[in-house]
Amino acid sequence: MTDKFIKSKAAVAWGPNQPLKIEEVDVMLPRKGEVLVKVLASGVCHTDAFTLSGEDPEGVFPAIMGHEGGGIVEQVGEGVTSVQVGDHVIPLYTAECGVCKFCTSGKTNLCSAVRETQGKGLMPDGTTRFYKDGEPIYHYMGCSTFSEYTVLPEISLAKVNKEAPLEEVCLLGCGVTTGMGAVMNTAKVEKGSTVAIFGLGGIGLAAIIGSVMAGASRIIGIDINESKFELAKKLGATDLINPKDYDHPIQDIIVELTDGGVDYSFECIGNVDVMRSALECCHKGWGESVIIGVAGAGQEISTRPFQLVTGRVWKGSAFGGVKGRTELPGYVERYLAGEIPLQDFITHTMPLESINEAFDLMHSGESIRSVIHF
Ligand code: NAD
Ligand code: AHE
Ligand code: ZN
Repeated sequence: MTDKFIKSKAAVAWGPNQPLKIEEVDVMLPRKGEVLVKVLASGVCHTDAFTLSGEDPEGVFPAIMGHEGGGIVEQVGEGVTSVQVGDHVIPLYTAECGVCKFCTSGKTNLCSAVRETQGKGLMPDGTTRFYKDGEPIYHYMGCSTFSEYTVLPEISLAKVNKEAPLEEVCLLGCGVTTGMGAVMNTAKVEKGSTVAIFGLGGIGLAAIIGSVMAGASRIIGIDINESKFELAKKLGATDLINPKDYDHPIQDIIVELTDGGVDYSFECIGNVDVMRSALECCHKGWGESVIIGVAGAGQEISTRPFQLVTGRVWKGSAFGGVKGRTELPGYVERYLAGEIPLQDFITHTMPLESINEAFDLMHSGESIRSVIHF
């Protein structure tokens, strides 16, 4: 720890299932190919809670979590050319190097350049930039946006229009882009399609927006918390279903309602039983189901292989299949043009000091998105 550093206020996850603790940490200045970002705002996504629960096989502690942020470039390391001090940026947990096998495949948004070290909570050179009293603190998903200052590889930053308020477009760093992208990039929903969306949190509601944009004729929203229905309807859901109202499996209800099943379904919860329902509510011969939800260590999905033999397709989607550096600036422009109502998602805002309330509000089902400001 011989580098120069600055002091930063951060919410530190010291261990699984412990409340985050506000600490003053040391942030090492950016090395070659790295960028120091002053974070202005960060959404709290269910994946942050998932990792904090200890269920994430890649969860390392102590760590500074948060991956749905917006900030301003404060300093650049040697060799950085694509961003400069003052640029507005959205941190990317799915980097885009543009040259790896994945980036050049034309088949995926998953980039391999920094993914291995990122999954261990480290920067690409295998070290961390965060310290407290000389002891290392790990990065999270390559972003660590629950800190006033964070350091990222240059290839993990999307430069966006300065006119966009970072306290709103931070939601494009994960939730909203993921839901919309899963519909438009991964499933490629066509005009007139029928769609079922399981889980109406930030991701599911964004999938509704994507489905409306794609011209879906019927958008069925499914949630056990009916307080989510009003916004789902406002955003364009045509049918809203609470599985608790029925004695039969929810897939049977949807198959009956849609003359054989939907064309596309999306699981936006992280529940492996619901993932099965989402597949089995799809139409024989062509229905496609996309898994977006993240399930805990050791959990597995199952169905009768006959479901696939008879033409249903099971897929997954990370960050909505979106290539962050190339495509995210366009999402920000669509937001500025009034096409993506991010304000509707922000049910709560709070200072970093109250961040544990954001987790409580998520667990009680009261929030869609809490946005932390610094
Ligand atoms: P959230 O907590 O805001 O929303 C989840 C919703 O699911 C809630 O409305 C809840 O009431 C509902 N729900 C819970 N159990 C249900 C059940 N049995 N049946 C129907 N509805 C049920 O979470 P979120 O932030 O929207 O994230 C959703 C999931 O997506 C999480 O697993 C998260 O980790 C994952 N995620 C994945 C990606 C990706 O790139 N694949 C990106 C972001 C989030
Ligand atoms: N670390 C977990 C998996 C977590 C996961 O699936 N993450 C999603 C993003 S969730 C954002 O809220 C993702 O993009 N995955 C692809 C990737 O490369 O991480 C585990 O099971 O090990
Ligand atoms: Zn997320």
